[in-house]
Amino acid sequence: MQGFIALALILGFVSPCLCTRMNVGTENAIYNVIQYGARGDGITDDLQAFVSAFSSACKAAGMSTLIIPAGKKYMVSKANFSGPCSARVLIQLEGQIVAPSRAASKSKLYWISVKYVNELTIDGNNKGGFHGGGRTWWQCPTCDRPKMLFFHSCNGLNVRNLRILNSPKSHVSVNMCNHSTFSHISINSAAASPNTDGFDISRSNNISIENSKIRSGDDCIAVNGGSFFINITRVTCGPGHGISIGSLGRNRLNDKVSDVHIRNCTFIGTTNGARIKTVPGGSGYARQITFEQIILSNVKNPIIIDQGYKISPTDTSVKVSSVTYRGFIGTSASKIAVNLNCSSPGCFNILLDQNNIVATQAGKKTSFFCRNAHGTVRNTFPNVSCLSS
Ligand SMILES: *[C@@H]1O[C@H](CO)[C@@H](O)[C@H](O)[C@H]1NC(C)=O
Ligand SMILES: *[C@@H]1O[C@H](CO)[C@@H](O)[C@H](O)[C@H]1NC(C)=O
Ligand SMILES: *[C@@H]1O[C@H](CO)[C@@H](O)[C@H](O)[C@H]1NC(C)=O
Ligand SMILES: *[C@@H]1O[C@H](CO)[C@@H](O)[C@H](O)[C@H]1NC(C)=O
Ligand SMILES: *[C@@H]1O[C@H](CO)[C@@H](O)[C@H](O)[C@H]1NC(C)=O
Ligand SMILES: *[C@@H]1O[C@H](CO)[C@@H](O)[C@H](O)[C@H]1NC(C)=O
Ligand SMILES: CC(=O)N[C@H]1CO[C@H](CO)[C@@H](O)[C@@H]1O
Repeated sequence: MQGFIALALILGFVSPCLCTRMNVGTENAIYNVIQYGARGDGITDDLQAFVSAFSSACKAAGMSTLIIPAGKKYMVSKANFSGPCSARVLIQLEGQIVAPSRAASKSKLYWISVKYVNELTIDGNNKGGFHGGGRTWWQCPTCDRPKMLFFHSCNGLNVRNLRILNSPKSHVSVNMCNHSTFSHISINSAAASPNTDGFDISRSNNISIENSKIRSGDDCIAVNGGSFFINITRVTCGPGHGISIGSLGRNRLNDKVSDVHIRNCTFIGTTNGARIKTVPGGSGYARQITFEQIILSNVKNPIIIDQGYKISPTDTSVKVSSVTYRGFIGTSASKIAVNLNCSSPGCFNILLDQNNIVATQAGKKTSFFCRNAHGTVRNTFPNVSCLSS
């Protein structure tokens, strides 16, 4: 018996060490897109080199590294990187990946997609990134403008130290991915660029976006239906439309979002700060949403819940509850700094705590608006005395 316990202990302790050794012992194979024929001249289509290099890295055993060297521009017409991969792939993206011109574009929905790849890391080392060439597309909002980066069904994704510029449409879509982190990402598109959301998260769990700067013409980050346990931490937004839960319930969908934690974020000149938006006719919920330690600079709607009117009395509504706004400090560009505009079933358990939102313009007062909003206010200016219990 004792021998057995000893054996179990040895196996228990030793086997992780063996695994570690095996990983270290396994060749960390290096795949360089240049060796696969990439030109990096910014003109020749490097798609084939990228797809072949990725495919080799993906099929390796253990760990593999795909290198996209610095100092070059790689034109890639349209790429679809698909798993599953046997290797844990690290992409060292130190060069610039540039989109083809609008005239040469082959993408309708997405420019670059990454699907069914687990444990992928993309590290730009603060040098590399993606250039979407959006400027020529923004002039044609009704064109089939491609979204830029699409991550679908990727678990354990880690994307960091990257610059993402000028998407024709939204920049980064995260769909059906769990346990993924995006950090030190800089997104930059013009304030007047249409539908250029920074991040769109949908049907994903345990996602963290942190230490990032997002300038765009639409939502900084949108958290859509089927998303749970989302952290957004130390993100600066602006210009753009702020951080939004939803729209939820569009096309009568049943959309559920919960456990979203937005902390230490800054909004500069955005249309909204903390927004929850639902569309009448939909169902589902938005709950356990916390916004805290938020700095506002000249934000039009610092705190807003916008549920619209019900179209007919039989119409359903997405339920909003347990929403906390704590530690908002700064300035509102409009009079109504806190707008809790809920549909008739009501929003419940709203907590406003330790907020101080004043008008951008000296001498002006900020105020508030509630419709069907229930909850508690503590130490908040303006005092939001319209909340019912
Ligand atoms: C992307 O690649 C996968 C696997 O190779 C394939 O099944 C899928 O159809 C491709 N999608 C597009 C849009 O090309
Ligand atoms: C993510 O987690 C959800 C909920 O556990 C699960 O339904 C889904 O299949 C997971 N996604 C992936 C890509 O594994
Ligand atoms: C979100 O933040 C909480 C609190 O710091 C932490 O416990 C949790 O692991 C984080 N989740 C993700 C997905 O980063
Ligand atoms: C947020 O900022 C506060 C005050 O600056 C700091 O004490 C706290 O550690 C920060 N929290 C996070 C999660 O960044
Ligand atoms: C509240 O929402 C309704 C319906 O969308 C809208 O007509 C109204 O202007 C809103 N009120 C405020 C103060 O935002
Ligand atoms: C809230 O502030 C308004 C003035 O902005 C004041 O008239 C009202 O009495 C205050 N309500 C409470 C409950 O302090
Ligand atoms: C899909 C998934 O793994 N969800 C997890 C996200 O994190 C929460 C809280 O840590 C877990 O309870 C979930 O199981």
